[in-house]
Amino acid sequence: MFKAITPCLFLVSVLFVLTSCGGEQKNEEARDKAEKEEADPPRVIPSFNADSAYHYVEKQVSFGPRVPNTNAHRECGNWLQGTLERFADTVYVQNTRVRAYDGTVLQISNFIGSFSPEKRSRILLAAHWDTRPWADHDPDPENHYSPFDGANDGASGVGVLLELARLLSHSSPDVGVDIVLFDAEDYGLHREEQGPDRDSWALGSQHWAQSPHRSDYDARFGILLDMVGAQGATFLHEGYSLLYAPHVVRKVWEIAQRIGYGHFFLNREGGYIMDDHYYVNEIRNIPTINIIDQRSGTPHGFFEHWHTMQDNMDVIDPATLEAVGQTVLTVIFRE
Ligand code: AHN
Ligand code: ZN
Repeated sequence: MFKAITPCLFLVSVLFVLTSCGGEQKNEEARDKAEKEEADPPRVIPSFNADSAYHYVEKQVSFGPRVPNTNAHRECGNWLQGTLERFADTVYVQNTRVRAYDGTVLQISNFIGSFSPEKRSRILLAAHWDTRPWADHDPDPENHYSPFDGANDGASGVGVLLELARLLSHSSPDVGVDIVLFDAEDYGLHREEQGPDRDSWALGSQHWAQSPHRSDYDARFGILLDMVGAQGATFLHEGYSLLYAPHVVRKVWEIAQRIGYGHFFLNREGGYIMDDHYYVNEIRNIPTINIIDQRSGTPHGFFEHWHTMQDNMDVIDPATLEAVGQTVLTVIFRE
């Protein structure tokens, strides 16, 4: 009798061990998953709000042309600093004086908003916030020494970056992000003046590249936004971007096309543009691309109203701001 019961008991206990083992394994898996998610929550890519970005563009334009050494420039600078301070973890302000090609001494400020400053792996996002003092491509020569709104040339890139800053204040990608607003990009040689052309542009980024906000600053790669708000914009593979950071060009254009912005991001080669990214590449060795609106149908290769009195809010299309903003967001949340 005893003999007969033993195998039965044995079977029952084996079954018990087997089932409890299976259950424990399941619990362990669930616990592992929960622990992993706690440390590393599933990243939901936020939605870029184009109306909010449009509002940030409009706000900058409302100060008047942001030409260095003017009140509008100082007041807009104060507003940019305050806005970055609302959203970023750490804000740096770089005040300095630089000499323009015509001898004018410019009082300039670069603003840097850092997100997750403790992270080693970082991405640099940049745009220029100043506007050109002269509409030297205006069809009316009377305007060739007049300042203009710079809604697209200046405010659009900053508008997209401020909306990204707002979103990054609510949710963080795996990488750290630095938003850099460069001053005095657009004080380059006037069409009708004599002087050196090449290093007359991008004075704020030349200064930052030589003395970054942190002396050991480095980033995996950088993305510069310039003229990213006009209706019908076309973003081509810019020359220096392909030269210094071809892998970043490929990555950004692939993502843009995958998420439905292929009509803005074209797989065509554009020209070589002397812009802030040139000095970030050349001096700091951070592979940096320029997302810049290049057109084939205009004499200068940029949007129709480039450096004219018509670069105002009328040229801004929220659909363009959205294409650029959602693409950059997707890039940084996939890193
Ligand atoms: C030159 O035309 C040499 N650089 C154009 C860079 C620029 C001006 N971006 C905006 N305004
Ligand atoms: Zn310009």
